[in-house]
Amino acid sequence: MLTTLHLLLPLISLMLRQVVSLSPIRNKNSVQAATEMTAVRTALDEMGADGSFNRKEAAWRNWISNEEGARFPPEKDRYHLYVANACPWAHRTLITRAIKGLQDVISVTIVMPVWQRTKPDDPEDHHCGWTFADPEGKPFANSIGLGGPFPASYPGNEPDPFLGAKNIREVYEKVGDKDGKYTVPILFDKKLKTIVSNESSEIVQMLNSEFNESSSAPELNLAPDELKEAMDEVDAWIYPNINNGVYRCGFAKSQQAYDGAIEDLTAAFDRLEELLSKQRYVAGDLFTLSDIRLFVTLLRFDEVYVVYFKTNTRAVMNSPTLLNYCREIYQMPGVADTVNMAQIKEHYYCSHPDLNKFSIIPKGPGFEKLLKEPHDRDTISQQAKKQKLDG
Ligand SMILES: N[C@@H](CCC(=O)N[C@@H](CS)C(=O)NCC(=O)O)C(=O)O
Repeated sequence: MLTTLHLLLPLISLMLRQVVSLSPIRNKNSVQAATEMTAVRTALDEMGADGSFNRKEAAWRNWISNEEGARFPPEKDRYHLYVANACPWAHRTLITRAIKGLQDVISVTIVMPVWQRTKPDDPEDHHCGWTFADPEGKPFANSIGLGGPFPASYPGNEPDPFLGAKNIREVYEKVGDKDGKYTVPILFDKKLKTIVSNESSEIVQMLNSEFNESSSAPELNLAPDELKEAMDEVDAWIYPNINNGVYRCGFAKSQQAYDGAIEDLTAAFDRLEELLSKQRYVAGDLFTLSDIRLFVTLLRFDEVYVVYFKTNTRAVMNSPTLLNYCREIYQMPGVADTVNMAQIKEHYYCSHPDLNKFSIIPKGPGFEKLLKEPHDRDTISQQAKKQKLDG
């Protein structure tokens, strides 16, 4: 008996090491988040006692790096993005990939827009999340059996090509993460079959700086040193009050939480309008990652957030400055191809029956059409022309 145990010990230790090496690798900042995360599976669980929405930190925070000996070196066709057309955070990775000309370097799978039960055979498990297209699947209703029918696949949304996962939760589970949240975007390593990162702010930095050897726009730096301070400064108020601000309005579960969020959002919207009437981009004269981050929220504002998240104190189409700012970005090479307004609307309006029981999709003002009209932003600054972003 003892001898058998003795023989088995190295095997057990090897298996344990295997499990550890498959687990999310968390940086210093995310250790605390990881310990707090067990009960939080989706955004709708992230509520404070006062009814306010508190977004949880992403758990997978590895870096692709050119440095020698890096675990994740920037090889062509080694990495993959799992994204949703609807998700603003995923959208910014798609825009950065397009603007940096990395379409042939990093592959993409786009999940279906409407959340579904991720363990439909387990009556105790009510989690709903992103699912992959199922070309053989039947149309379905929303997660409380109403609305729709929603098709089980669309052209352009494909099944999981690597792990055979049915949904994003299964992707996380297959790489050893059973805690959630099961979010997109995911930057996935096809070689080591693991997640590199699920934090969009860091993924876009990697796409900007680490793939220049295979990028078709290597000279374009979306986070230039001279603007880093300005970028940090604008991100510090735009993110909480606008990008996350719309969610703070929409997911608020008390009047008090909503009132605070809408006040912050409205003030930030006005501040933005003022800023962009004087300078071409949010951090100065050059287009940066901070503009991509802002654009994805402004793009969804009039069609979704104004109605669904009750952000109806302002609208982008009522602000010539912000509308023209959005037009310029929409018209940059490759950006319009990343916009799928139908899926953006289908996701938001049909994925949270708490907010829209019957999943009715409002007609909306046709915001995307407005973005195809000429913009006037070149009257604001000349220096930006040097960046060759005007298409
Ligand atoms: N920190 C993440 C946030 C990503 C995120 O919240 N994604 C949402 C979609 S917009 C998601 O996948 N949510 C899944 C859920 O709430 O269960 C990032 O910026 O990359």
